[in-house]
Amino acid sequence: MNNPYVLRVFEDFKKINAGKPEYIQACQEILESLELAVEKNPAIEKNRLLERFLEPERFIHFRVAWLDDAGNIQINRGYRVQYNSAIGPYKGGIRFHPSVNESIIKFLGLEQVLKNSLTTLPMGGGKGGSDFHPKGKSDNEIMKFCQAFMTELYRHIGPNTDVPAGDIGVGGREVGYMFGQYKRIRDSYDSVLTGKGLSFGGSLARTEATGYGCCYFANKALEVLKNESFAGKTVVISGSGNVATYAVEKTIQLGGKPVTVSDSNGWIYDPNGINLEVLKDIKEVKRGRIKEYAERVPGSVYTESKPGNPTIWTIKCDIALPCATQNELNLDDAKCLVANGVTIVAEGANMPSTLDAAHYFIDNGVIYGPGKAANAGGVATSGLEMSQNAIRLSWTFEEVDARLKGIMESIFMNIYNTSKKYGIKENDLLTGANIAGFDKVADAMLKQGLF
Ligand code: NDP
Ligand code: 2IT
Repeated sequence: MNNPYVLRVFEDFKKINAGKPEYIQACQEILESLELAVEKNPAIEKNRLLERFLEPERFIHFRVAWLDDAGNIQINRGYRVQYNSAIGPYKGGIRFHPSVNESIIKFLGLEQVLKNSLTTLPMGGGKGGSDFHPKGKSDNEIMKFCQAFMTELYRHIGPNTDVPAGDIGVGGREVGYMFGQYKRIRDSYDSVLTGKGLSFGGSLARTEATGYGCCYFANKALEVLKNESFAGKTVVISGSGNVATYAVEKTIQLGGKPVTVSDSNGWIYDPNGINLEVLKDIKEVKRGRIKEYAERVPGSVYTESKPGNPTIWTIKCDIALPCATQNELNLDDAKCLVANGVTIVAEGANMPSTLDAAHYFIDNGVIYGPGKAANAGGVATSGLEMSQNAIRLSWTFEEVDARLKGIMESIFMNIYNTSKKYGIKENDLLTGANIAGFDKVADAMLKQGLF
Protein backbone atom coordinates (compact mmCIF):
# COMPACT_ATOMS: atom_id res chain seq x y z
CA MET A 1 0.00 0.00 0.00
CA ASN A 2 1.40 3.39 -1.00
CA ASN A 3 -1.51 5.76 -1.45
CA PRO A 4 -1.63 8.16 1.56
CA TYR A 5 -5.44 8.09 1.81
CA VAL A 6 -5.57 4.27 1.72
CA LEU A 7 -2.73 4.03 4.24
CA ARG A 8 -4.50 6.44 6.60
CA VAL A 9 -7.76 4.49 6.35
CA PHE A 10 -5.92 1.24 7.13
CA GLU A 11 -4.04 2.72 10.11
CA ASP A 12 -7.32 4.00 11.57
CA PHE A 13 -9.04 0.67 10.91
CA LYS A 14 -6.27 -1.20 12.76
CA LYS A 15 -6.56 1.15 15.74
CA ILE A 16 -10.33 0.85 16.01
CA ASN A 17 -10.19 -2.94 15.52
CA ALA A 18 -7.15 -3.92 17.58
CA GLY A 19 -7.35 -7.57 18.64
CA LYS A 20 -9.46 -8.63 15.64
CA PRO A 21 -6.87 -10.33 13.38
CA GLU A 22 -9.18 -11.92 10.79
CA TYR A 23 -11.07 -8.66 10.34
CA ILE A 24 -7.85 -6.69 9.86
CA GLN A 25 -6.59 -9.32 7.41
CA ALA A 26 -9.73 -9.07 5.29
CA CYS A 27 -9.54 -5.27 5.36
CA GLN A 28 -5.88 -5.24 4.31
CA GLU A 29 -6.52 -7.57 1.40
CA ILE A 30 -9.38 -5.37 0.17
CA LEU A 31 -7.55 -2.06 0.63
CA GLU A 32 -4.47 -3.34 -1.23
CA SER A 33 -6.74 -3.94 -4.24
CA LEU A 34 -8.77 -0.76 -3.94
CA GLU A 35 -5.71 1.46 -4.16
CA LEU A 36 -6.00 1.26 -7.95
CA ALA A 37 -9.64 2.35 -7.85
CA VAL A 38 -8.88 5.21 -5.44
CA GLU A 39 -6.22 6.56 -7.78
CA LYS A 40 -8.53 6.40 -10.78
CA ASN A 41 -11.61 7.86 -9.07
CA PRO A 42 -11.13 10.92 -6.81
CA ALA A 43 -14.80 10.72 -5.71
CA ILE A 44 -13.86 7.81 -3.42
CA GLU A 45 -11.60 9.90 -1.22
CA LYS A 46 -13.70 13.07 -1.51
CA ASN A 47 -16.76 11.23 -0.20
CA ARG A 48 -14.82 9.17 2.36
CA LEU A 49 -16.24 6.06 0.69
CA LEU A 50 -13.59 3.68 2.00
CA GLU A 51 -14.26 4.65 5.63
CA ARG A 52 -18.03 4.46 5.15
CA PHE A 53 -17.76 1.14 3.33
CA LEU A 54 -15.56 -0.41 6.05
CA GLU A 55 -17.78 0.63 8.95
CA PRO A 56 -20.72 -1.78 9.40
CA GLU A 57 -24.15 -0.19 9.45
CA ARG A 58 -25.08 -2.17 12.57
CA PHE A 59 -23.57 -4.82 14.85
CA ILE A 60 -25.82 -6.82 17.16
CA HIS A 61 -24.51 -8.90 20.06
CA PHE A 62 -26.91 -10.95 22.18
CA ARG A 63 -27.24 -13.61 24.86
CA VAL A 64 -28.53 -17.08 23.93
CA ALA A 65 -29.62 -19.10 26.97
CA TRP A 66 -30.96 -22.64 26.49
CA LEU A 67 -31.54 -25.90 28.37
CA ASP A 68 -29.46 -28.97 27.48
CA ASP A 69 -30.74 -32.58 27.67
CA ALA A 70 -29.50 -32.96 31.24
CA GLY A 71 -31.60 -29.95 32.28
CA ASN A 72 -28.60 -27.64 32.70
CA ILE A 73 -28.73 -24.01 31.64
CA GLN A 74 -26.24 -23.20 28.87
CA ILE A 75 -25.26 -19.72 27.74
CA ASN A 76 -23.75 -18.73 24.40
CA ARG A 77 -23.04 -15.50 22.56
CA GLY A 78 -25.02 -14.65 19.41
CA TYR A 79 -24.02 -12.10 16.74
CA ARG A 80 -25.34 -10.47 13.60
CA VAL A 81 -23.51 -7.86 11.59
CA GLN A 82 -25.71 -5.91 9.17
CA TYR A 83 -22.82 -4.64 7.15
CA ASN A 84 -24.12 -2.84 4.10
CA SER A 85 -27.60 -2.43 2.58
CA ALA A 86 -26.74 -0.18 -0.37
CA ILE A 87 -27.73 -2.68 -3.06
CA GLY A 88 -30.32 -4.81 -1.24
CA PRO A 89 -31.43 -6.28 2.09
CA TYR A 90 -28.59 -7.63 4.25
CA LYS A 91 -27.87 -11.21 3.21
CA GLY A 92 -25.41 -13.77 4.52
CA GLY A 93 -25.03 -16.96 6.49
CA ILE A 94 -25.05 -17.94 10.14
CA ARG A 95 -22.09 -19.87 11.56
CA PHE A 96 -22.18 -22.08 14.67
CA HIS A 97 -18.61 -22.88 15.72
CA PRO A 98 -16.71 -22.41 19.02
CA SER A 99 -14.24 -20.07 17.27
CA VAL A 100 -16.95 -17.53 16.39
CA ASN A 101 -16.31 -14.05 17.81
CA GLU A 102 -16.65 -10.43 16.71
CA SER A 103 -13.55 -10.61 14.49
CA ILE A 104 -14.79 -13.67 12.60
CA ILE A 105 -18.31 -12.32 12.12
CA LYS A 106 -17.09 -8.91 10.92
CA PHE A 107 -14.53 -10.33 8.49
CA LEU A 108 -17.19 -12.61 7.05
CA GLY A 109 -19.66 -9.72 6.82
CA LEU A 110 -17.16 -7.51 5.02
CA GLU A 111 -16.36 -10.24 2.51
CA GLN A 112 -20.06 -10.88 2.03
CA VAL A 113 -20.75 -7.29 0.93
CA LEU A 114 -18.33 -7.63 -1.99
CA LYS A 115 -19.38 -11.19 -2.79
CA ASN A 116 -23.05 -10.34 -2.95
CA SER A 117 -22.28 -7.36 -5.15
CA LEU A 118 -20.42 -9.65 -7.57
CA THR A 119 -23.39 -12.02 -7.89
CA THR A 120 -25.27 -9.35 -9.91
CA LEU A 121 -28.32 -9.91 -7.64
CA PRO A 122 -29.82 -7.21 -5.37
CA MET A 123 -28.38 -8.30 -2.02
CA GLY A 124 -26.57 -6.30 0.64
CA GLY A 125 -24.15 -8.01 3.02
CA GLY A 126 -24.49 -9.42 6.53
CA LYS A 127 -23.30 -12.35 8.62
CA GLY A 128 -24.19 -13.92 11.95
CA GLY A 129 -23.47 -16.77 14.25
CA SER A 130 -22.68 -18.08 17.67
CA ASP A 131 -19.86 -19.71 19.60
CA PHE A 132 -22.24 -22.65 20.16
CA HIS A 133 -20.45 -25.95 19.44
CA PRO A 134 -22.84 -28.28 17.56
CA LYS A 135 -20.52 -31.29 17.65
CA GLY A 136 -21.80 -34.06 19.91
CA LYS A 137 -25.12 -32.31 20.61
CA SER A 138 -28.36 -34.29 20.35
CA ASP A 139 -30.96 -33.35 17.77
CA ASN A 140 -33.12 -32.01 20.59
CA GLU A 141 -30.30 -29.78 21.83
CA ILE A 142 -29.70 -28.45 18.31
CA MET A 143 -33.40 -27.60 18.07
CA LYS A 144 -33.43 -25.93 21.50
CA PHE A 145 -30.41 -23.86 20.63
CA CYS A 146 -31.76 -22.80 17.22
CA GLN A 147 -35.06 -21.77 18.81
CA ALA A 148 -33.30 -19.77 21.53
CA PHE A 149 -31.05 -18.10 18.94
CA MET A 150 -34.02 -17.08 16.78
CA THR A 151 -36.00 -15.88 19.80
CA GLU A 152 -33.61 -12.93 19.85
CA LEU A 153 -32.61 -12.70 16.18
CA TYR A 154 -36.19 -12.49 14.83
CA ARG A 155 -36.58 -8.83 15.84
CA HIS A 156 -33.63 -7.82 13.65
CA ILE A 157 -34.46 -9.67 10.42
CA GLY A 158 -37.20 -9.74 7.77
CA PRO A 159 -37.68 -10.59 4.08
CA ASN A 160 -36.85 -7.02 3.02
CA THR A 161 -34.48 -6.26 5.89
CA ASP A 162 -32.06 -9.11 6.48
CA VAL A 163 -32.20 -12.69 5.21
CA PRO A 164 -29.80 -15.16 6.90
CA ALA A 165 -28.82 -18.64 5.65
CA GLY A 166 -26.37 -21.41 6.60
CA ASP A 167 -22.59 -21.51 6.96
CA ILE A 168 -20.23 -23.71 9.02
CA GLY A 169 -22.29 -25.78 11.46
CA VAL A 170 -25.59 -24.56 10.02
CA GLY A 171 -27.25 -26.65 7.30
CA GLY A 172 -30.78 -27.60 6.31
CA ARG A 173 -31.69 -28.98 9.74
CA GLU A 174 -30.70 -25.82 11.61
CA VAL A 175 -32.28 -23.49 9.04
CA GLY A 176 -35.53 -25.47 9.40
CA TYR A 177 -35.57 -25.09 13.20
CA MET A 178 -34.81 -21.36 12.96
CA PHE A 179 -37.45 -20.81 10.29
CA GLY A 180 -40.07 -22.60 12.41
CA GLN A 181 -39.29 -20.43 15.41
CA TYR A 182 -39.38 -17.20 13.38
CA LYS A 183 -42.77 -18.17 11.92
CA ARG A 184 -44.21 -18.99 15.34
CA ILE A 185 -43.09 -15.67 16.81
CA ARG A 186 -44.03 -13.44 13.85
CA ASP A 187 -47.07 -15.42 12.69
CA SER A 188 -45.95 -14.71 9.15
CA TYR A 189 -44.71 -17.05 6.42
CA ASP A 190 -41.86 -14.78 5.31
CA SER A 191 -38.96 -15.60 3.00
CA VAL A 192 -36.66 -14.71 5.86
CA LEU A 193 -34.11 -17.51 5.63
CA THR A 194 -32.64 -19.33 2.65
CA GLY A 195 -31.41 -22.89 2.45
CA LYS A 196 -34.84 -24.01 3.66
CA GLY A 197 -36.16 -27.56 3.21
CA LEU A 198 -37.75 -28.32 -0.16
CA SER A 199 -41.16 -28.89 1.46
CA PHE A 200 -41.29 -25.33 2.85
CA GLY A 201 -39.91 -22.92 0.29
CA GLY A 202 -36.35 -24.13 -0.24
CA SER A 203 -34.78 -24.07 -3.69
CA LEU A 204 -33.57 -27.09 -5.58
CA ALA A 205 -29.78 -26.95 -6.06
CA ARG A 206 -29.17 -24.67 -3.04
CA THR A 207 -27.49 -27.56 -1.19
CA GLU A 208 -25.16 -28.16 -4.14
CA ALA A 209 -24.70 -24.52 -5.11
CA THR A 210 -21.50 -23.42 -3.37
CA GLY A 211 -19.42 -26.46 -4.35
CA TYR A 212 -20.87 -26.60 -7.86
CA GLY A 213 -20.43 -22.86 -8.30
CA CYS A 214 -16.79 -23.01 -7.25
CA CYS A 215 -16.11 -25.60 -9.97
CA TYR A 216 -18.08 -23.64 -12.60
CA PHE A 217 -16.02 -20.56 -11.76
CA ALA A 218 -12.70 -22.42 -11.88
CA ASN A 219 -13.64 -24.24 -15.08
CA LYS A 220 -14.49 -20.95 -16.82
CA ALA A 221 -11.21 -19.37 -15.64
CA LEU A 222 -9.28 -22.38 -16.96
CA GLU A 223 -11.11 -22.17 -20.29
CA VAL A 224 -10.56 -18.43 -20.84
CA LEU A 225 -7.04 -18.11 -19.43
CA LYS A 226 -5.53 -21.50 -20.35
CA ASN A 227 -7.82 -23.08 -22.92
CA GLU A 228 -8.18 -26.01 -20.47
CA SER A 229 -10.87 -27.56 -18.26
CA PHE A 230 -11.33 -29.92 -15.28
CA ALA A 231 -11.27 -32.95 -17.59
CA GLY A 232 -8.41 -35.27 -16.66
CA LYS A 233 -7.14 -32.98 -13.87
CA THR A 234 -6.15 -34.02 -10.34
CA VAL A 235 -8.00 -31.93 -7.76
CA VAL A 236 -7.14 -31.44 -4.09
CA ILE A 237 -10.19 -30.45 -2.01
CA SER A 238 -10.14 -29.68 1.72
CA GLY A 239 -13.10 -29.96 4.10
CA SER A 240 -15.85 -32.57 4.03
CA GLY A 241 -18.90 -30.43 4.77
CA ASN A 242 -21.47 -28.93 2.46
CA VAL A 243 -19.11 -27.01 0.19
CA ALA A 244 -16.43 -29.71 -0.09
CA THR A 245 -18.90 -32.53 -0.76
CA TYR A 246 -20.49 -30.80 -3.73
CA ALA A 247 -17.13 -29.61 -5.04
CA VAL A 248 -16.18 -33.30 -5.11
CA GLU A 249 -19.43 -34.15 -6.91
CA LYS A 250 -19.05 -31.45 -9.59
CA THR A 251 -15.35 -32.22 -10.07
CA ILE A 252 -16.28 -35.81 -10.92
CA GLN A 253 -19.08 -34.65 -13.25
CA LEU A 254 -16.63 -32.37 -15.08
CA GLY A 255 -14.22 -35.28 -15.60
CA GLY A 256 -11.68 -34.35 -12.92
CA LYS A 257 -10.33 -36.60 -10.17
CA PRO A 258 -10.77 -35.36 -6.58
CA VAL A 259 -8.15 -37.11 -4.46
CA THR A 260 -8.53 -35.58 -0.98
CA VAL A 261 -11.07 -34.48 1.65
CA SER A 262 -10.51 -33.45 5.29
CA ASP A 263 -11.95 -32.35 8.60
CA SER A 264 -10.42 -30.54 11.56
CA ASN A 265 -8.81 -33.78 12.81
CA GLY A 266 -7.14 -35.01 9.63
CA TRP A 267 -7.26 -35.67 5.90
CA ILE A 268 -7.80 -38.45 3.41
CA TYR A 269 -5.74 -39.15 0.30
CA ASP A 270 -7.42 -41.50 -2.14
CA PRO A 271 -5.29 -41.90 -5.28
CA ASN A 272 -8.16 -43.70 -7.00
CA GLY A 273 -10.45 -40.68 -6.65
CA ILE A 274 -12.77 -39.89 -3.74
CA ASN A 275 -15.76 -42.26 -3.54
CA LEU A 276 -18.67 -39.83 -3.36
CA GLU A 277 -21.19 -42.38 -2.10
CA VAL A 278 -19.00 -43.29 0.88
CA LEU A 279 -18.27 -39.61 1.60
CA LYS A 280 -21.97 -38.71 1.64
CA ASP A 281 -22.83 -41.72 3.79
CA ILE A 282 -20.21 -40.80 6.41
CA LYS A 283 -20.91 -37.06 6.46
CA GLU A 284 -24.57 -36.54 5.48
CA VAL A 285 -26.22 -39.74 6.73
CA LYS A 286 -24.13 -40.65 9.78
CA ARG A 287 -22.70 -37.19 10.61
CA GLY A 288 -19.41 -39.00 11.29
CA ARG A 289 -15.69 -38.18 11.06
CA ILE A 290 -13.64 -38.33 7.85
CA LYS A 291 -11.24 -40.85 9.40
CA GLU A 292 -13.88 -43.53 8.76
CA TYR A 293 -13.32 -43.13 5.01
CA ALA A 294 -9.91 -44.82 5.22
CA GLU A 295 -11.46 -47.68 7.21
CA ARG A 296 -14.02 -48.22 4.42
CA VAL A 297 -12.13 -47.53 1.18
CA PRO A 298 -9.10 -49.72 0.42
CA GLY A 299 -6.12 -47.84 -0.98
CA SER A 300 -6.97 -44.58 0.80
CA VAL A 301 -4.79 -43.14 3.56
CA TYR A 302 -5.69 -41.03 6.61
CA THR A 303 -3.19 -38.51 8.00
CA GLU A 304 -3.88 -36.90 11.33
CA SER A 305 -3.50 -33.11 11.41
CA LYS A 306 -0.77 -32.40 13.92
CA PRO A 307 2.52 -30.52 13.97
CA GLY A 308 5.18 -32.43 12.06
CA ASN A 309 2.72 -34.29 9.83
CA PRO A 310 2.43 -33.31 6.15
CA THR A 311 -0.60 -31.17 5.29
CA ILE A 312 -3.20 -31.87 2.63
CA TRP A 313 -1.49 -29.24 0.41
CA THR A 314 1.57 -31.48 -0.05
CA ILE A 315 -0.44 -33.65 -2.44
CA LYS A 316 0.47 -32.95 -6.07
CA CYS A 317 -2.44 -31.52 -8.06
CA ASP A 318 -3.48 -29.31 -10.97
CA ILE A 319 -6.41 -27.69 -9.18
CA ALA A 320 -6.73 -26.83 -5.46
CA LEU A 321 -10.09 -26.04 -3.90
CA PRO A 322 -9.80 -25.09 -0.20
CA CYS A 323 -13.34 -25.63 1.13
CA ALA A 324 -13.01 -25.84 4.96
CA THR A 325 -12.28 -22.61 6.82
CA GLN A 326 -10.30 -19.34 7.11
CA ASN A 327 -6.49 -19.42 7.07
CA GLU A 328 -6.30 -23.17 6.42
CA LEU A 329 -3.64 -22.64 3.71
CA ASN A 330 -0.46 -20.72 4.64
CA LEU A 331 2.68 -19.63 2.81
CA ASP A 332 4.45 -23.00 3.26
CA ASP A 333 1.39 -24.75 1.84
CA ALA A 334 1.32 -22.32 -1.09
CA LYS A 335 5.00 -23.05 -1.78
CA CYS A 336 4.26 -26.80 -1.84
CA LEU A 337 1.38 -26.35 -4.26
CA VAL A 338 3.41 -24.12 -6.58
CA ALA A 339 6.42 -26.47 -6.48
CA ASN A 340 4.07 -29.31 -7.44
CA GLY A 341 2.77 -27.38 -10.45
CA VAL A 342 -0.72 -26.25 -9.41
CA THR A 343 -2.50 -24.26 -12.15
CA ILE A 344 -5.43 -22.75 -10.27
CA VAL A 345 -6.56 -22.20 -6.68
CA ALA A 346 -10.29 -21.45 -6.34
CA GLU A 347 -11.59 -20.87 -2.82
CA GLY A 348 -14.79 -22.61 -1.77
CA ALA A 349 -14.26 -21.39 1.79
CA ASN A 350 -14.11 -17.78 2.98
CA MET A 351 -10.52 -16.46 3.20
CA PRO A 352 -8.90 -19.93 3.40
CA SER A 353 -5.54 -18.59 2.15
CA THR A 354 -3.44 -16.35 4.33
CA LEU A 355 -2.54 -13.06 2.71
CA ASP A 356 1.08 -14.09 2.02
CA ALA A 357 -0.13 -17.36 0.49
CA ALA A 358 -2.47 -15.45 -1.83
CA HIS A 359 0.36 -13.10 -2.85
CA TYR A 360 2.62 -16.10 -3.48
CA PHE A 361 0.09 -17.69 -5.84
CA ILE A 362 -0.36 -14.47 -7.78
CA ASP A 363 3.38 -13.73 -7.96
CA ASN A 364 4.06 -17.24 -9.25
CA GLY A 365 1.53 -17.19 -12.08
CA VAL A 366 -1.08 -19.42 -10.42
CA ILE A 367 -4.68 -18.42 -11.24
CA TYR A 368 -6.02 -17.28 -7.87
CA GLY A 369 -9.81 -17.09 -7.43
CA PRO A 370 -10.65 -15.62 -4.01
CA GLY A 371 -13.61 -16.90 -2.00
CA LYS A 372 -15.71 -13.79 -2.55
CA ALA A 373 -15.81 -14.71 -6.24
CA ALA A 374 -15.36 -18.50 -6.33
CA ASN A 375 -17.82 -19.35 -3.53
CA ALA A 376 -20.50 -16.80 -4.49
CA GLY A 377 -22.67 -19.57 -5.95
CA GLY A 378 -24.16 -20.36 -2.53
CA VAL A 379 -25.46 -16.89 -1.85
CA ALA A 380 -26.40 -16.41 -5.50
CA THR A 381 -28.66 -19.46 -5.29
CA SER A 382 -30.01 -18.08 -2.01
CA GLY A 383 -30.95 -15.03 -4.06
CA LEU A 384 -32.69 -17.35 -6.53
CA GLU A 385 -34.55 -18.95 -3.61
CA MET A 386 -35.78 -15.47 -2.59
CA SER A 387 -36.93 -14.83 -6.16
CA GLN A 388 -38.87 -18.11 -6.26
CA ASN A 389 -40.45 -17.37 -2.86
CA ALA A 390 -41.45 -13.89 -4.07
CA ILE A 391 -43.28 -15.24 -7.14
CA ARG A 392 -44.56 -18.27 -5.15
CA LEU A 393 -43.17 -20.74 -7.68
CA SER A 394 -40.40 -23.33 -7.69
CA TRP A 395 -38.03 -23.79 -10.57
CA THR A 396 -36.63 -27.18 -11.59
CA PHE A 397 -33.15 -28.32 -10.55
CA GLU A 398 -31.97 -27.83 -14.14
CA GLU A 399 -33.29 -24.28 -14.29
CA VAL A 400 -31.64 -23.21 -11.01
CA ASP A 401 -28.40 -24.99 -11.90
CA ALA A 402 -28.30 -23.29 -15.32
CA ARG A 403 -28.79 -19.88 -13.70
CA LEU A 404 -26.08 -20.68 -11.14
CA LYS A 405 -23.65 -21.63 -13.91
CA GLY A 406 -24.49 -18.45 -15.81
CA ILE A 407 -23.93 -16.31 -12.71
CA MET A 408 -20.56 -17.93 -11.90
CA GLU A 409 -19.36 -17.47 -15.47
CA SER A 410 -20.44 -13.85 -15.51
CA ILE A 411 -18.66 -13.25 -12.18
CA PHE A 412 -15.48 -14.52 -13.82
CA MET A 413 -16.03 -12.40 -16.94
CA ASN A 414 -16.73 -9.28 -14.85
CA ILE A 415 -13.45 -9.75 -12.96
CA TYR A 416 -11.58 -10.53 -16.16
CA ASN A 417 -12.88 -7.38 -17.85
CA THR A 418 -12.17 -5.26 -14.76
CA SER A 419 -8.63 -6.65 -14.71
CA LYS A 420 -8.13 -5.66 -18.33
CA LYS A 421 -9.44 -2.15 -17.66
CA TYR A 422 -7.02 -1.63 -14.78
CA GLY A 423 -4.04 -3.46 -16.29
CA ILE A 424 -4.09 -6.19 -13.63
CA LYS A 425 -2.29 -9.51 -14.25
CA GLU A 426 -4.65 -12.09 -15.79
CA ASN A 427 -4.04 -14.72 -13.09
CA ASP A 428 -4.84 -12.22 -10.30
CA LEU A 429 -8.60 -12.57 -9.85
CA LEU A 430 -8.39 -10.98 -6.39
CA THR A 431 -7.75 -7.35 -7.32
CA GLY A 432 -10.44 -7.35 -10.00
CA ALA A 433 -12.95 -9.02 -7.66
CA ASN A 434 -12.42 -6.40 -4.99
CA ILE A 435 -12.63 -3.48 -7.42
CA ALA A 436 -15.67 -4.78 -9.31
CA GLY A 437 -17.50 -5.66 -6.08
CA PHE A 438 -16.71 -2.32 -4.48
CA ASP A 439 -17.58 -0.19 -7.54
CA LYS A 440 -21.23 -1.21 -7.50
CA VAL A 441 -21.66 -0.73 -3.75
CA ALA A 442 -19.87 2.63 -3.81
CA ASP A 443 -22.02 3.86 -6.69
CA ALA A 444 -25.21 2.88 -4.85
CA MET A 445 -23.98 4.52 -1.63
CA LEU A 446 -23.16 7.78 -3.40
CA LYS A 447 -26.51 7.94 -5.16
CA GLN A 448 -28.51 7.25 -1.97
CA GLY A 449 -27.15 10.28 -0.11
CA LEU A 450 -25.01 10.31 2.98
CA PHE A 451 -25.24 7.23 5.22
P1 NDP B 1 -19.75 -27.32 7.06
O1 NDP B 1 -20.02 -27.07 8.48
O2 NDP B 1 -20.69 -28.10 6.26
O3 NDP B 1 -18.30 -27.98 6.88
C1 NDP B 1 -17.16 -27.36 7.36
C2 NDP B 1 -15.97 -28.22 7.04
O4 NDP B 1 -14.79 -27.50 7.35
C3 NDP B 1 -15.91 -29.49 7.89
O5 NDP B 1 -15.25 -30.48 7.19
C4 NDP B 1 -15.11 -29.02 9.10
O6 NDP B 1 -14.48 -30.04 9.83
C5 NDP B 1 -14.09 -28.14 8.43
N1 NDP B 1 -13.63 -27.14 9.41
C6 NDP B 1 -14.39 -26.21 10.03
N2 NDP B 1 -13.66 -25.49 10.89
C7 NDP B 1 -12.43 -25.97 10.78
C8 NDP B 1 -11.21 -25.64 11.41
N3 NDP B 1 -11.13 -24.65 12.32
N4 NDP B 1 -10.11 -26.35 11.03
C9 NDP B 1 -10.17 -27.34 10.11
N5 NDP B 1 -11.32 -27.69 9.49
C10 NDP B 1 -12.41 -27.03 9.82
O7 NDP B 1 -19.53 -25.86 6.43
P2 NDP B 1 -19.57 -25.42 4.90
O8 NDP B 1 -19.09 -26.51 4.03
O9 NDP B 1 -20.89 -24.81 4.64
O10 NDP B 1 -18.52 -24.22 4.91
C11 NDP B 1 -17.15 -24.40 4.55
C12 NDP B 1 -16.57 -23.06 4.15
O11 NDP B 1 -17.29 -22.53 3.03
C13 NDP B 1 -16.63 -21.96 5.21
O12 NDP B 1 -15.51 -21.11 5.07
C14 NDP B 1 -17.88 -21.18 4.82
O13 NDP B 1 -17.85 -19.86 5.30
C15 NDP B 1 -17.77 -21.22 3.31
N6 NDP B 1 -18.99 -21.00 2.54
C16 NDP B 1 -20.10 -21.74 2.75
C17 NDP B 1 -21.23 -21.53 1.96
C18 NDP B 1 -22.45 -22.35 2.09
O14 NDP B 1 -23.38 -22.16 1.29
N7 NDP B 1 -22.55 -23.30 2.99
C19 NDP B 1 -21.25 -20.46 0.95
C20 NDP B 1 -20.00 -19.79 0.77
C21 NDP B 1 -18.92 -20.06 1.56
P3 NDP B 1 -15.02 -30.42 11.31
O15 NDP B 1 -16.25 -31.22 11.09
O16 NDP B 1 -13.90 -31.19 11.93
O17 NDP B 1 -15.29 -29.12 12.03
O1 2IT C 1 -20.49 -17.31 2.92
C1 2IT C 1 -21.56 -17.41 2.28
O2 2IT C 1 -21.72 -16.84 1.20
C2 2IT C 1 -22.63 -18.22 2.84
N1 2IT C 1 -22.45 -18.83 3.88
C3 2IT C 1 -23.97 -18.30 2.15
C4 2IT C 1 -24.81 -17.09 2.48
C5 2IT C 1 -26.23 -17.13 1.98
O3 2IT C 1 -26.96 -16.19 2.32
O4 2IT C 1 -26.62 -18.05 1.25
